Amino acid sequence: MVVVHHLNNSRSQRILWLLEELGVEYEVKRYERDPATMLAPPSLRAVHPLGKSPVITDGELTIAESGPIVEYLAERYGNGRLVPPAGTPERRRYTYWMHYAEGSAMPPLLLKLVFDRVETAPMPFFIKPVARAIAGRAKSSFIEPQIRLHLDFIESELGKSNWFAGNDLTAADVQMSFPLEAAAARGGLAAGHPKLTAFLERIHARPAYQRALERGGPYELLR
Ligand SMILES: N[C@@H](CCC(=O)N[C@@H](CS)C(=O)NCC(=O)O)C(=O)O
Repeated sequence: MVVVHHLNNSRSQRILWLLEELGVEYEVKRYERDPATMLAPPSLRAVHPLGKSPVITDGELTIAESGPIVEYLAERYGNGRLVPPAGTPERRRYTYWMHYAEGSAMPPLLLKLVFDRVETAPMPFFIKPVARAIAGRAKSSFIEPQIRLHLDFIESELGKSNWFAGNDLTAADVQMSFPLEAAAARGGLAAGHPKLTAFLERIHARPAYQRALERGGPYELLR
């Protein structure tokens, strides 16, 4: 039986969505973030040394990192569903987006989260203006332009087909859902990205996505 070690308000929500799309039975083991640090509890390190979510176990196997988990589940339980055939242009696009989501799209979104927190973190009053100035500069000179660059690129790519790898939903769409949800939560999808907004509306309306939300509990991304 697949067990998803699920941290609240986190990337592991998309693993639950994938399992619902595939119709695979699974168990959810929940972990709660520390409300002050937002880190996962130490108990998650008993499953994998990094203590990050998602991580799954399936019998003797333990698999960490969203991309490998998504690929494993689609290959092991998909019977050809949600993965384009090898050697096709759709498969190449599938592989691209599967890696792009965590490798390229997430880093500037994570930086934004960190520097937003630097701006609002409690600290001695005489340090505050300096910390705010550094964070503001990092955001305006690098982080925000990078987020815009990526979102504009994704918007233009989604103009070529409804889904990331072509005309059918694939596991790459599941993998790409998290950076787009994180961008929406962090204010990056303001005007100018109608295709991204439509993508999110389309996935959120899917019955499998709704069932995954029921299994995972509240899903409110950090901002
Ligand atoms: N690239 C990894 C990122 C894993 C990751 O950082 N997960 C976050 C949740 S969204 C986490 O576990 N944060 C809590 C912590 O670092 O303690 C993946 O896609 O699995």
